[in-house]
Amino acid sequence: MSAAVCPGSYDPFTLGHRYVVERTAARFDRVVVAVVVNPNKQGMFNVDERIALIEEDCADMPNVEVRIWTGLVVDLLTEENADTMVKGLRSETDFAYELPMAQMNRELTGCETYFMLTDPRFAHVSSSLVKEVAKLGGDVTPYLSEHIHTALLDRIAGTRA
Ligand code: COD
Repeated sequence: MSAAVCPGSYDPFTLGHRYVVERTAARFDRVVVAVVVNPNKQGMFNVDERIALIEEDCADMPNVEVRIWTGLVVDLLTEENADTMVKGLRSETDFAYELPMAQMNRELTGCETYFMLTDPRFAHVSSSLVKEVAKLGGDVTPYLSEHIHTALLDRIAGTRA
């Protein structure tokens, strides 16, 4: 049984992330979407909220599961019996950032990193840009599933209240 891990911060999960997970789910028997905890970074959504939002987003993909992870991502692959990590690529900047990590990860455990080119519609989309635009009143509906868009606007309104 083939298994892949798609790690990320997912604060929040965008349609760019979903594009990568969807295409990975079509190519592997099992996909683990890992919300990786960065203890030095306070997100807009806590990890449990992120997981719940992703689970709802991926409910139409029965071979996708979502979980929290703290630590080296390669150790999660070992725990999940997966030998492939899948990362989304938007640009050469992503590639330059990902390449040394992929090489290090291969040295650490022999795991492979597959790079999935994003759809051009999402090549400029990041969680941080979406949050910034939404906070300033811009329309981010093309970049988020409806329930995540609602959660984002609610969170922004709550922060302002
Ligand atoms: N389209 C396609 N892919 C996208 C898009 C988009 N619009 N936006 C983001 N992505 C990709 C990113 O390139 C990344 O691969 C993934 O989706 C997750 O994105 P983010 O923004 O949620 O997460 P990041 O970039 O903050 O990465 C968090 C990670 C946990 C993936 C990263 O920090 C990491 O790999 N850490 C590893 C910890 C570790 O093991 N360190 C040792 C490494 S050698």
